[in-house]
Amino acid sequence: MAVISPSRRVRRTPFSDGVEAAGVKGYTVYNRMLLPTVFESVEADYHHLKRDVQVWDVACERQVQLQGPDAARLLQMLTPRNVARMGQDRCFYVPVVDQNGGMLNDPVALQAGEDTYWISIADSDLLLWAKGIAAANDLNVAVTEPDVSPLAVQGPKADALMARVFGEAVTNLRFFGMARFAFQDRNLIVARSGYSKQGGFEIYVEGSELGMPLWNALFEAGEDLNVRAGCPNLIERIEGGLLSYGNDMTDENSPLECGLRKFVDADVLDQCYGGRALREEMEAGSKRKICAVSIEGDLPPCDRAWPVLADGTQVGLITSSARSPDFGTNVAIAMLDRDYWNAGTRLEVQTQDGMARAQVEPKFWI
Ligand code: THG
Repeated sequence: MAVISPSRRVRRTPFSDGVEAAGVKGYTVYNRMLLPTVFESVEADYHHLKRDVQVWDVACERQVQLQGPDAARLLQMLTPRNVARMGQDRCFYVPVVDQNGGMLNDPVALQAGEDTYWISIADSDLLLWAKGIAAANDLNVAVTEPDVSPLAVQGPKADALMARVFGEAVTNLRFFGMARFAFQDRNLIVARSGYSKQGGFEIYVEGSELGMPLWNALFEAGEDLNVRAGCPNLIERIEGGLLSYGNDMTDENSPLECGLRKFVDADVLDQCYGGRALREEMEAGSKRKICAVSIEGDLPPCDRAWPVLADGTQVGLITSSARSPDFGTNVAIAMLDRDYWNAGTRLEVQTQDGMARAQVEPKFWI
Protein backbone atom coordinates (compact mmCIF):
# COMPACT_ATOMS: atom_id res chain seq x y z
CA MET A 1 0.00 0.00 0.00
CA ALA A 2 1.10 3.60 -0.60
CA VAL A 3 2.38 5.78 2.26
CA ILE A 4 0.42 8.44 4.15
CA SER A 5 1.77 11.82 2.99
CA PRO A 6 2.59 13.92 6.05
CA SER A 7 0.99 17.33 6.38
CA ARG A 8 -0.18 19.67 9.12
CA ARG A 9 -3.76 18.42 8.58
CA VAL A 10 -2.74 14.96 9.83
CA ARG A 11 -1.67 15.90 13.33
CA ARG A 12 1.47 14.61 15.06
CA THR A 13 1.25 13.73 18.76
CA PRO A 14 3.36 14.62 21.83
CA PHE A 15 4.88 11.11 21.49
CA SER A 16 5.54 11.06 17.71
CA ASP A 17 9.29 11.62 18.13
CA GLY A 18 9.48 8.51 20.34
CA VAL A 19 7.28 6.47 18.01
CA GLU A 20 9.53 7.31 15.06
CA ALA A 21 12.72 6.57 17.00
CA ALA A 22 11.19 3.17 17.87
CA GLY A 23 10.88 2.37 14.15
CA VAL A 24 7.13 2.63 13.48
CA LYS A 25 6.32 0.89 10.16
CA GLY A 26 2.67 1.83 9.60
CA TYR A 27 0.18 4.50 10.57
CA THR A 28 -3.52 5.05 10.22
CA VAL A 29 -5.33 8.36 10.71
CA TYR A 30 -7.74 8.58 13.67
CA ASN A 31 -9.48 11.80 14.69
CA ARG A 32 -7.23 13.58 12.16
CA MET A 33 -4.17 12.41 14.10
CA LEU A 34 -1.46 9.80 13.53
CA LEU A 35 -2.09 6.39 15.11
CA PRO A 36 0.64 3.75 14.75
CA THR A 37 -0.57 0.34 13.49
CA VAL A 38 2.63 -1.73 13.30
CA PHE A 39 6.17 -1.73 14.67
CA GLU A 40 7.88 -5.08 13.92
CA SER A 41 4.99 -6.91 12.25
CA VAL A 42 1.35 -7.21 13.35
CA GLU A 43 2.06 -10.86 14.36
CA ALA A 44 5.32 -10.10 16.21
CA ASP A 45 3.72 -7.12 17.98
CA TYR A 46 0.81 -9.42 18.97
CA HIS A 47 3.06 -12.04 20.58
CA HIS A 48 5.07 -9.36 22.39
CA LEU A 49 1.89 -7.66 23.70
CA LYS A 50 0.67 -10.97 25.17
CA ARG A 51 4.05 -11.73 26.81
CA ASP A 52 5.69 -8.49 27.95
CA VAL A 53 4.66 -4.83 28.10
CA GLN A 54 4.15 -2.13 25.49
CA VAL A 55 3.82 1.67 25.52
CA TRP A 56 1.20 2.93 23.07
CA ASP A 57 0.80 6.41 21.58
CA VAL A 58 -2.99 6.67 21.66
CA ALA A 59 -3.04 10.48 21.73
CA CYS A 60 -5.56 10.21 18.87
CA GLU A 61 -8.10 9.21 21.52
CA ARG A 62 -8.85 12.95 21.81
CA GLN A 63 -10.76 14.34 24.75
CA VAL A 64 -14.00 16.24 24.28
CA GLN A 65 -14.07 18.38 27.41
CA LEU A 66 -17.40 19.48 28.90
CA GLN A 67 -16.86 22.20 31.48
CA GLY A 68 -19.38 24.29 33.38
CA PRO A 69 -22.54 24.10 35.51
CA ASP A 70 -24.41 22.07 32.84
CA ALA A 71 -21.55 19.66 31.99
CA ALA A 72 -23.10 16.65 33.77
CA ARG A 73 -26.48 17.36 32.23
CA LEU A 74 -24.96 17.54 28.73
CA LEU A 75 -23.06 14.28 29.25
CA GLN A 76 -26.32 12.53 30.19
CA MET A 77 -28.01 13.97 27.08
CA LEU A 78 -25.29 12.35 24.95
CA THR A 79 -25.46 8.80 26.33
CA PRO A 80 -28.11 6.23 27.30
CA ARG A 81 -25.83 4.97 30.12
CA ASN A 82 -26.62 6.40 33.58
CA VAL A 83 -23.61 8.57 34.44
CA ALA A 84 -25.02 10.11 37.64
CA ARG A 85 -22.84 8.01 39.96
CA MET A 86 -19.62 8.11 37.92
CA GLY A 87 -17.57 10.10 40.46
CA GLN A 88 -13.90 10.96 40.15
CA ASP A 89 -12.61 7.46 40.91
CA ARG A 90 -13.70 5.48 37.86
CA CYS A 91 -14.27 5.86 34.14
CA PHE A 92 -17.25 4.62 32.15
CA TYR A 93 -17.45 3.06 28.67
CA VAL A 94 -20.43 4.96 27.23
CA PRO A 95 -22.27 4.54 23.93
CA VAL A 96 -23.10 7.94 22.40
CA VAL A 97 -26.16 7.90 20.14
CA ASP A 98 -28.06 10.29 17.86
CA GLN A 99 -31.79 11.10 17.99
CA ASN A 100 -32.55 7.79 16.24
CA GLY A 101 -30.47 5.71 18.66
CA GLY A 102 -27.69 5.29 16.07
CA MET A 103 -24.13 5.03 17.37
CA LEU A 104 -22.11 8.26 17.02
CA ASN A 105 -19.13 7.10 19.07
CA ASP A 106 -18.20 4.58 21.82
CA PRO A 107 -15.89 6.59 24.10
CA VAL A 108 -14.58 6.25 27.63
CA ALA A 109 -15.91 9.08 29.82
CA LEU A 110 -14.47 10.31 33.10
CA GLN A 111 -14.93 13.17 35.53
CA ALA A 112 -11.71 15.18 35.55
CA GLY A 113 -12.81 17.82 38.07
CA GLU A 114 -15.75 19.36 39.93
CA ASP A 115 -17.68 20.44 36.81
CA THR A 116 -15.36 18.99 34.17
CA TYR A 117 -15.84 15.80 32.14
CA TRP A 118 -13.59 14.25 29.50
CA ILE A 119 -15.00 12.07 26.76
CA SER A 120 -12.14 10.02 25.31
CA ILE A 121 -13.42 9.54 21.80
CA ALA A 122 -13.22 6.93 19.08
CA ASP A 123 -12.86 8.03 15.45
CA SER A 124 -15.77 10.41 14.77
CA ASP A 125 -16.30 14.17 15.19
CA LEU A 126 -18.12 14.00 18.51
CA LEU A 127 -17.03 17.54 19.48
CA LEU A 128 -19.36 18.97 16.83
CA TRP A 129 -22.36 16.94 18.01
CA ALA A 130 -21.70 17.94 21.65
CA LYS A 131 -21.39 21.64 20.73
CA GLY A 132 -24.60 21.41 18.71
CA ILE A 133 -26.56 19.80 21.54
CA ALA A 134 -25.21 22.37 24.03
CA ALA A 135 -26.17 25.25 21.72
CA ALA A 136 -29.62 23.89 20.85
CA ASN A 137 -30.46 23.45 24.55
CA ASP A 138 -28.91 26.76 25.74
CA LEU A 139 -26.64 24.89 28.15
CA ASN A 140 -24.11 26.70 30.30
CA VAL A 141 -21.13 24.58 29.30
CA ALA A 142 -17.92 24.99 27.27
CA VAL A 143 -17.18 22.18 24.80
CA THR A 144 -13.50 22.10 23.83
CA GLU A 145 -10.60 19.83 22.90
CA PRO A 146 -7.99 20.28 25.66
CA ASP A 147 -4.26 19.51 25.37
CA VAL A 148 -4.65 16.01 26.81
CA SER A 149 -3.10 12.93 25.17
CA PRO A 150 -3.60 9.38 26.43
CA LEU A 151 -0.56 7.12 26.61
CA ALA A 152 -1.35 3.44 27.20
CA VAL A 153 0.83 0.86 28.98
CA GLN A 154 -0.50 -2.60 28.06
CA GLY A 155 0.53 -6.21 28.62
CA PRO A 156 1.07 -8.66 31.49
CA LYS A 157 4.07 -6.69 32.82
CA ALA A 158 2.22 -3.35 32.84
CA ASP A 159 1.77 -3.37 36.64
CA ALA A 160 5.49 -3.90 37.20
CA LEU A 161 6.45 -1.08 34.84
CA MET A 162 3.84 1.41 36.10
CA ALA A 163 4.82 0.78 39.74
CA ARG A 164 8.38 1.85 38.93
CA VAL A 165 7.31 5.17 37.37
CA PHE A 166 4.22 6.10 39.44
CA GLY A 167 4.75 4.11 42.68
CA GLU A 168 3.24 0.84 43.99
CA ALA A 169 -0.13 2.50 44.76
CA VAL A 170 -1.00 2.65 41.06
CA THR A 171 -1.37 -1.15 41.08
CA ASN A 172 -4.27 -0.86 43.56
CA LEU A 173 -6.52 0.55 40.83
CA ARG A 174 -9.33 -1.83 39.90
CA PHE A 175 -10.58 -2.32 36.30
CA PHE A 176 -11.72 1.09 35.01
CA GLY A 177 -10.74 2.68 38.34
CA MET A 178 -8.87 5.98 38.11
CA ALA A 179 -6.92 8.37 40.33
CA ARG A 180 -4.25 11.08 40.04
CA PHE A 181 -0.60 10.06 40.38
CA ALA A 182 2.51 12.25 40.45
CA PHE A 183 4.89 12.43 37.53
CA GLN A 184 7.60 15.07 37.89
CA ASP A 185 5.78 18.12 39.25
CA ARG A 186 2.31 17.16 37.92
CA ASN A 187 -0.59 14.98 38.97
CA LEU A 188 -1.84 12.98 36.00
CA ILE A 189 -5.03 10.97 35.75
CA VAL A 190 -4.20 7.26 35.44
CA ALA A 191 -6.83 4.56 34.84
CA ARG A 192 -6.70 0.77 34.67
CA SER A 193 -8.07 0.58 31.14
CA GLY A 194 -6.93 0.34 27.54
CA TYR A 195 -7.75 -1.11 24.16
CA SER A 196 -6.42 -4.64 24.80
CA LYS A 197 -7.44 -7.62 26.92
CA GLN A 198 -3.90 -8.09 28.27
CA GLY A 199 -4.36 -5.71 31.20
CA GLY A 200 -2.80 -2.31 31.67
CA PHE A 201 -3.21 1.39 32.22
CA GLU A 202 -3.89 4.64 30.45
CA ILE A 203 -2.21 7.90 31.46
CA TYR A 204 -4.00 11.09 30.44
CA VAL A 205 -1.00 13.33 29.70
CA GLU A 206 -2.11 16.89 30.39
CA GLY A 207 0.31 19.21 28.57
CA SER A 208 2.15 18.16 25.41
CA GLU A 209 5.51 19.17 26.89
CA LEU A 210 5.25 16.18 29.28
CA GLY A 211 4.89 13.69 26.44
CA MET A 212 8.49 12.79 25.66
CA PRO A 213 9.71 12.99 29.30
CA LEU A 214 7.05 10.41 30.28
CA TRP A 215 7.71 8.27 27.19
CA ASN A 216 11.44 8.22 28.02
CA ALA A 217 10.85 7.53 31.73
CA LEU A 218 8.78 4.44 30.87
CA PHE A 219 11.40 3.08 28.48
CA GLU A 220 14.27 3.72 30.92
CA ALA A 221 12.38 2.03 33.79
CA GLY A 222 11.32 -0.99 31.75
CA GLU A 223 14.45 -2.09 29.93
CA ASP A 224 14.70 -5.41 31.82
CA LEU A 225 10.93 -5.98 31.31
CA ASN A 226 11.53 -5.94 27.54
CA VAL A 227 9.30 -2.87 27.14
CA ARG A 228 8.67 -1.89 23.52
CA ALA A 229 6.66 0.65 21.60
CA GLY A 230 3.37 -0.89 20.50
CA CYS A 231 -0.10 0.05 19.36
CA PRO A 232 -3.64 -1.30 19.36
CA ASN A 233 -3.21 -4.72 17.73
CA LEU A 234 -5.71 -5.80 15.08
CA ILE A 235 -5.52 -9.52 15.88
CA GLU A 236 -5.64 -9.17 19.66
CA ARG A 237 -8.53 -6.72 19.66
CA ILE A 238 -10.66 -8.96 17.40
CA GLU A 239 -9.88 -11.99 19.61
CA GLY A 240 -11.03 -9.87 22.56
CA GLY A 241 -14.14 -8.53 20.84
CA LEU A 242 -13.08 -4.89 21.30
CA LEU A 243 -15.21 -2.88 18.89
CA SER A 244 -13.83 -0.31 16.46
CA TYR A 245 -16.13 2.59 15.60
CA GLY A 246 -16.31 3.12 11.83
CA ASN A 247 -15.33 -0.51 11.27
CA ASP A 248 -17.64 -2.67 13.37
CA MET A 249 -20.42 -0.13 13.78
CA THR A 250 -21.63 3.17 12.36
CA ASP A 251 -24.63 5.45 12.95
CA GLU A 252 -26.67 2.74 11.18
CA ASN A 253 -26.29 0.55 14.29
CA SER A 254 -27.81 0.87 17.75
CA PRO A 255 -25.85 0.11 20.94
CA LEU A 256 -28.17 -2.90 21.40
CA GLU A 257 -27.08 -4.30 18.05
CA CYS A 258 -23.48 -3.69 19.11
CA GLY A 259 -23.80 -5.88 22.19
CA LEU A 260 -23.74 -2.83 24.48
CA ARG A 261 -27.09 -3.53 26.19
CA LYS A 262 -25.46 -3.41 29.63
CA PHE A 263 -24.46 0.21 28.96
CA VAL A 264 -28.05 1.27 28.21
CA ASP A 265 -29.98 2.17 31.39
CA ALA A 266 -33.78 2.32 31.16
CA ASP A 267 -33.95 5.01 33.89
CA VAL A 268 -32.15 7.68 31.80
CA LEU A 269 -33.74 7.09 28.40
CA ASP A 270 -35.96 10.17 28.80
CA GLN A 271 -32.88 12.34 29.44
CA CYS A 272 -30.82 11.41 26.40
CA TYR A 273 -31.19 11.77 22.64
CA GLY A 274 -32.34 8.55 20.99
CA GLY A 275 -33.85 7.16 24.19
CA ARG A 276 -37.27 6.57 22.67
CA ALA A 277 -35.84 4.60 19.72
CA LEU A 278 -33.77 2.47 22.09
CA ARG A 279 -36.78 1.74 24.31
CA GLU A 280 -38.75 0.64 21.24
CA GLU A 281 -35.91 -1.61 20.11
CA MET A 282 -35.67 -3.17 23.58
CA GLU A 283 -39.39 -3.98 23.44
CA ALA A 284 -39.39 -5.31 19.86
CA GLY A 285 -35.99 -7.06 19.99
CA SER A 286 -33.02 -6.20 17.76
CA LYS A 287 -33.01 -7.28 14.11
CA ARG A 288 -29.25 -7.93 14.02
CA LYS A 289 -26.33 -8.23 16.39
CA ILE A 290 -22.54 -8.16 16.57
CA CYS A 291 -21.12 -11.70 16.62
CA ALA A 292 -17.79 -13.52 16.72
CA VAL A 293 -17.18 -15.49 13.52
CA SER A 294 -14.32 -17.75 12.42
CA ILE A 295 -13.40 -17.86 8.74
CA GLU A 296 -11.39 -20.57 6.95
CA GLY A 297 -8.51 -20.12 4.51
CA ASP A 298 -6.02 -17.45 3.42
CA LEU A 299 -7.78 -14.10 3.34
CA PRO A 300 -6.88 -10.66 2.01
CA PRO A 301 -6.83 -7.68 4.42
CA CYS A 302 -10.36 -6.76 5.56
CA ASP A 303 -10.38 -3.18 4.27
CA ARG A 304 -14.07 -3.21 3.27
CA ALA A 305 -17.21 -4.88 4.67
CA TRP A 306 -17.54 -8.43 3.34
CA PRO A 307 -21.07 -9.65 2.58
CA VAL A 308 -22.06 -12.73 4.60
CA LEU A 309 -24.31 -15.20 2.77
CA ALA A 310 -26.53 -18.12 3.78
CA ASP A 311 -27.91 -20.21 0.90
CA GLY A 312 -26.97 -17.40 -1.49
CA THR A 313 -28.82 -14.57 0.31
CA GLN A 314 -27.07 -11.84 2.26
CA VAL A 315 -27.61 -12.12 6.02
CA GLY A 316 -24.94 -9.76 7.32
CA LEU A 317 -21.46 -8.27 7.02
CA ILE A 318 -17.96 -9.13 8.22
CA THR A 319 -16.61 -5.83 9.54
CA SER A 320 -13.14 -6.87 10.85
CA SER A 321 -11.00 -9.96 10.28
CA ALA A 322 -7.44 -11.14 10.93
CA ARG A 323 -5.48 -14.41 11.03
CA SER A 324 -4.96 -15.46 14.66
CA PRO A 325 -1.72 -17.37 15.38
CA ASP A 326 -3.02 -18.53 18.79
CA PHE A 327 -6.41 -19.77 17.58
CA GLY A 328 -5.31 -21.19 14.21
CA THR A 329 -8.15 -19.57 12.28
CA ASN A 330 -9.22 -16.18 11.00
CA VAL A 331 -11.00 -14.38 13.83
CA ALA A 332 -13.68 -11.96 12.74
CA ILE A 333 -16.40 -9.58 13.91
CA ALA A 334 -19.71 -9.63 12.04
CA MET A 335 -23.10 -7.91 12.15
CA LEU A 336 -25.60 -10.74 11.56
CA ASP A 337 -29.36 -10.89 11.06
CA ARG A 338 -31.41 -12.43 13.85
CA ASP A 339 -32.07 -15.80 12.16
CA TYR A 340 -28.33 -16.37 11.60
CA TRP A 341 -26.66 -15.21 14.82
CA ASN A 342 -26.76 -18.50 16.77
CA ALA A 343 -23.42 -20.18 17.51
CA GLY A 344 -22.65 -22.99 15.08
CA THR A 345 -24.48 -21.40 12.12
CA ARG A 346 -22.53 -22.09 8.89
CA LEU A 347 -22.10 -19.14 6.54
CA GLU A 348 -20.23 -18.01 3.43
CA VAL A 349 -18.17 -14.84 3.18
CA GLN A 350 -17.60 -12.88 -0.01
CA THR A 351 -14.14 -11.27 0.12
CA GLN A 352 -12.54 -9.20 -2.66
CA ASP A 353 -10.55 -12.34 -3.56
CA GLY A 354 -13.39 -14.89 -3.53
CA MET A 355 -15.64 -16.92 -1.24
CA ALA A 356 -14.66 -18.40 2.15
CA ARG A 357 -16.39 -20.73 4.64
CA ALA A 358 -17.30 -19.32 8.04
CA GLN A 359 -19.05 -20.22 11.27
CA VAL A 360 -20.65 -18.24 14.11
CA GLU A 361 -18.68 -18.73 17.35
CA PRO A 362 -20.29 -18.87 20.82
CA LYS A 363 -18.26 -15.88 22.06
CA PHE A 364 -15.10 -13.91 21.39
CA TRP A 365 -11.82 -15.70 21.91
CA ILE A 366 -10.47 -13.70 24.87
N1 THG B 1 -9.37 4.14 25.97
C1 THG B 1 -9.62 5.48 25.97
N2 THG B 1 -10.23 6.08 24.95
C2 THG B 1 -10.59 5.37 23.88
C3 THG B 1 -10.37 3.98 23.82
C4 THG B 1 -9.73 3.36 24.90
N3 THG B 1 -11.20 5.99 22.83
C5 THG B 1 -11.34 5.29 21.61
C6 THG B 1 -11.73 3.84 21.79
N4 THG B 1 -10.78 3.22 22.73
C7 THG B 1 -13.13 3.74 22.31
N5 THG B 1 -13.63 2.37 22.27
C8 THG B 1 -13.50 1.49 23.32
C9 THG B 1 -13.87 0.18 23.11
C10 THG B 1 -13.76 -0.75 24.14
C11 THG B 1 -13.30 -0.35 25.38
C12 THG B 1 -12.92 0.95 25.58
C13 THG B 1 -13.05 1.88 24.56
C14 THG B 1 -13.19 -1.32 26.51
N6 THG B 1 -14.11 -2.28 26.60
C15 THG B 1 -14.10 -3.30 27.66
C16 THG B 1 -14.27 -4.66 27.02
O1 THG B 1 -14.96 -4.76 26.01
O2 THG B 1 -13.74 -5.62 27.58
C17 THG B 1 -15.28 -3.18 28.59
C18 THG B 1 -15.37 -1.97 29.36
C19 THG B 1 -16.34 -2.10 30.52
O3 THG B 1 -16.75 -3.23 30.84
O4 THG B 1 -16.69 -1.07 31.12
O5 THG B 1 -12.31 -1.21 27.35
O6 THG B 1 -9.45 2.14 24.94
N7 THG B 1 -9.25 6.21 27.03
